[in-house]
Amino acid sequence: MSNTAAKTWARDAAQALYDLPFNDLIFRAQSVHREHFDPNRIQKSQLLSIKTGGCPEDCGYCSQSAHHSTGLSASKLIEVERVLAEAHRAKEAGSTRYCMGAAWRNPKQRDMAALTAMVAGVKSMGMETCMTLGMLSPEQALELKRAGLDYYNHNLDTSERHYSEIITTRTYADRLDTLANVRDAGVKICSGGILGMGEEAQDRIDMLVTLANLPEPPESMPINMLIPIEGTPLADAEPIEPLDFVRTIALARIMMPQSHVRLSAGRTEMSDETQALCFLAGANSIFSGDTLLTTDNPEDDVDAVLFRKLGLKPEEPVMQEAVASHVAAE
Ligand code: SAM
Ligand code: DTB
Ligand code: SF4
Repeated sequence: MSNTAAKTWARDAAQALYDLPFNDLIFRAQSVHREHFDPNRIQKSQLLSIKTGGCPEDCGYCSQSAHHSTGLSASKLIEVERVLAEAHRAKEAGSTRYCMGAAWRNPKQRDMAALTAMVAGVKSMGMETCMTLGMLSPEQALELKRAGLDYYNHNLDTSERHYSEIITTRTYADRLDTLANVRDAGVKICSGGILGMGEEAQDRIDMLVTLANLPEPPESMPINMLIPIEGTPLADAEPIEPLDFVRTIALARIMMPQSHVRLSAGRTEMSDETQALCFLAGANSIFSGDTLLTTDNPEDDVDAVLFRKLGLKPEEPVMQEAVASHVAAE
């Protein structure tokens, strides 16, 4: 599905939607959702940290930044074979996309051979591939695309205004540059943010306006609720009110009707009712498996109970190009 020919969003129009009475906002979002998606299907992605900790960036929320004392020990890039074994397990558990994350400012040239082998290996299992490795040059984006990378995750995290309160080692423009390199290489974009970092409603709205007004909006949009990590500057941030979280999901759904909106980090702290409201507001993707990158996520059996209660089903796997052409040749 292409996200092209999207309309340009004005800030005021987005704000007016965000400020609607809750029932009106959710009704609008659910109506838009039904025009584009089966409302009872949820896509599942699984994460693996392929290089943990010791990151030179100073993101104020992150357990993996070397600037904060979080007690996390740093590790090297893990073996390709281990990644493929984990990906196989994720596929068996019903994930259709495998997302590999590294705590880097950017990948080094010497790591590219292992990274491309990971992408090609996961792709050959018939899963969609995603990576999140920090900044990418145009050449690196192309190399990953050629190996079979479907998605690249690179979050704007918040509004441009609030960004420098959270991260000082790179700029909003750096982030947008990488998104452009990824798009130019023909890799789909996964980009969203974190709520509950002391931002105002205006910052949430501005972040969505920036994402919706990209030359093509992201095909995939993770909306994370901050997981407060001891030892980080945001350890004691005021949590976001759950209904404001739901409002932001609804706004994302209305502004980017064809994107998968992912209810991402923070689900272990959310009630069934909050998660149900997020799905009603148009979220149609989750991270599954008991670990995100370094923190906990609901166990598969807990999610299975929630899905049963809500009558939700996992989205069917997308027929992968490599697999599709192989089948056609038979
Ligand atoms: N280093 C790469 C980068 O920053 O692009 C990739 C990994 S980074 C951990 C991926 C995303 O995870 C971040 O952009 C942020 O949105 C999210 N994240 C990290 N720590 C989080 C936390 N404590 N709570 C919620 N989301 C978090
Ligand atoms: C995203 O937006 N959320 C995921 C994924 N992209 C890479 C990561 C969430 C990380 C939560 C904190 C942790 O586990 O370290
Ligand atoms: Fe590094 Fe990514 Fe964590 Fe920032 S969010 S400190 S870039 S791993």
